Parts: sequence; structure tokens; C-alpha cells
Amino acid sequence: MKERIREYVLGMGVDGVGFASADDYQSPRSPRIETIFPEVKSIVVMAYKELSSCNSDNMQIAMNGRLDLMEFSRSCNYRLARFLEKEFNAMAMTVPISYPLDMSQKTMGSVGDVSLRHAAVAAGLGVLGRHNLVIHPQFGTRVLFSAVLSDQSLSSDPLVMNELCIQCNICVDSCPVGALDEEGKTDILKCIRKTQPYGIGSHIQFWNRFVDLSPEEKKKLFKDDHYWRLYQSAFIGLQYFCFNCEKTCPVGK
Ligand code: B12
Repeated sequence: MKERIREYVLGMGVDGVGFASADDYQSPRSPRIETIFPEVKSIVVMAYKELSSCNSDNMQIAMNGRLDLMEFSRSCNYRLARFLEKEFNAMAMTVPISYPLDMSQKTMGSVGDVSLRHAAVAAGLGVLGRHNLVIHPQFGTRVLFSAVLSDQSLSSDPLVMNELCIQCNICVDSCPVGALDEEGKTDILKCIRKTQPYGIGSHIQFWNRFVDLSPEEKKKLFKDDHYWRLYQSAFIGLQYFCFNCEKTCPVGK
């Protein structure tokens, strides 16, 4: 069964695939996976190489490459879930690349329902590097993941045992806000402020300021580039404005 699934996934143009038994998925900060899907027995994790777009200093182009990948992964998730349901009479549920996720004061929008880094490691797709990203043995750091949960029993693929991070510290030095200074921890707030300058914090600040302004000042504010960028973020959704820890990593380049 694993081989049929592997063949199907790679046939869709996905770069890599791994399997984890649900028992081997342990992510201390995430919800217990059974609370999402009581019958879950396994996770199929798919790996996608980032386009070279992430190297561009033009943030629209960099983010557009990411959106292309996200759209492709959404379609692969759906197709794989349907394949499992049709071919194996399975129950299947999909895990997105990033959003939607629990947006609340408790999580600060920083905890996915399923941690794809923990799932990828458990599925033998890589090991964690100094940048707290999973490094794939072939594709290096520039790789993203999505997953499909199912009620089918599938054994875990062997873990990657080699150390893939070369401890060059380039990721740490190239983080513009020092979010990786402490080993084994990403300073989430520092990272979010830099990577998502038009996220929820900016929206709140903008509208807070807006309510007390005079009609003239409001007019001026609407002409400001900052408002135009916020406007775009309202319909595009999540946009990253920094890819440094990913794009500067020499592993897999
Ligand atoms: C919310 C989110 C963010 C938030 C907060 C991240 C966070 N909590 O760590 C912010 C906005 C800061 C963020 C930033 C980035 N993100 Co992000 N993010 C997510 C998301 C949606 C959820 C993460 C989550 O649940 N975290 C909560 C728990 C799991 O985190 P945690 O347990 O605290 O993990 C930490 C520690 O446990 C430590 N750790 C210690 N020991 C171990 C052992 C193992 C095995 C693991 C895995 C971790 C670990 O590492 C973590 C670092 O803080 C995931 C997608 C997903 N559903 O998983 C993508 C994801 C993690 N992000 C990703 C990427 C690429 C980025 C960015 C490069 C931004 C960008 N331009 O794309 C930066 C990288 C920051 C960095 N170097 O850490 C990729 C990582 C791919 C990879 N190769 O590893 C993911 C998996 C998206 C995807 N589908 O591929 N992200």
C-alpha cells in the first residue's frame, strides 16, 4: 500500500514523500492529533522544493513563488486524500502548508493544528537544523511540507540519522532581527514582526490610529503606501517578507 501511495504522490509531481505512524508523531506544543481525528493511524507527509523565487529581493516575486507552491500543495493534498478514500476506502483529512490555523490569544496564531516539522522528521524526511527548519537529505533547507492524515495503518519510514546541519551559523547571522540567537528556539514575535509586517499587529495599530483622526488626516492616511500594502494583505492573506534563514542556508544549494 505504501508503494502505491508513494507512486501516486510522486506521479503528481511532488518532490518527496514519507510515512509516519500516528504513534510516532510527538509534538509537545501542538494539539493531540486524536482530538482532530480520533481514528487517525498514519500521516503521509509530502515534500515540495521551493522555487528559486525565494532568493529574490523583490518580495512580491518571492511571495508569489510561495503562493504557487501553496496552491499546488493544496491540490495535491486534496487529490491524495481522495485517492486514499477511493482506493482504500479510507477516511482522510488534509493538513495545510500554513493557514488556516488557530488564530487566538492563546496561540498567537503561531501553532498549527499539526506540526509539519515534527511530522516530517517522524516520516523520515529530514532532521532539524540550527535554524529550526527541517533539512531534507536531498533538497536541503528549501523545502516545505503538507500532509494527509488517515485511518489506515502505515508503518513509519526510517528516520534520517545523519547530522545535515553544518553549523555554519549563516542562518543565525543573516536573521535581521536576531530571532535565532538562542539555540533550539525561534523568537516567534521577532520573526513575525519581520516576516509579516502586514499581519494582525499592523491591522490593529492602523485602525486604532484611524478612529481618532480628522477627515483630512484620514484622507492622507489612505494615500499612504502602508495602507495600500495592508489593503493587499487583506485579500492575499498571509504574506512573508523575509526568507533569509531558508535562502541563505548552504545545505542543498
Ligand atoms: C505558525 C508558523 C510560523 C510562525 C511561528 C513558528 C513557530 N511556532 O515555530 C512564524 C511566522 C514565526 C513562522 C516563521 C517561519 N516559517 Co513557519 N510555520 C508555522 C506553522 C504554520 C505552524 C508551526 C507550529 O505549529 N509551531 C508550533 C510548534 C510545533 O513549534 P515548537 O514545538 O515550538 O517548535 C519549536 C521547538 O520545538 C524547536 N524544536 C526543538 N526540538 C525539536 C525537535 C523537532 C523534531 C522539531 C520539529 C522542532 C524542535 O523548533 C521549533 C522552533 O521554535 C508551520 C506549518 C505547520 N503546520 O507546521 C510553518 C512552518 C514551520 N514554517 C515554515 C517556514 C519555511 C517558515 C519561515 C522560513 C518563513 C517563510 N518565509 O516561509 C520562518 C522560519 C522561522 C524559523 N527559522 O524558525 C515551514 C518550515 C519548513 C522546513 N523546512 O522546516 C513550515 C513547516 C511550513 C511548511 N508547511 O512547510 N512560521
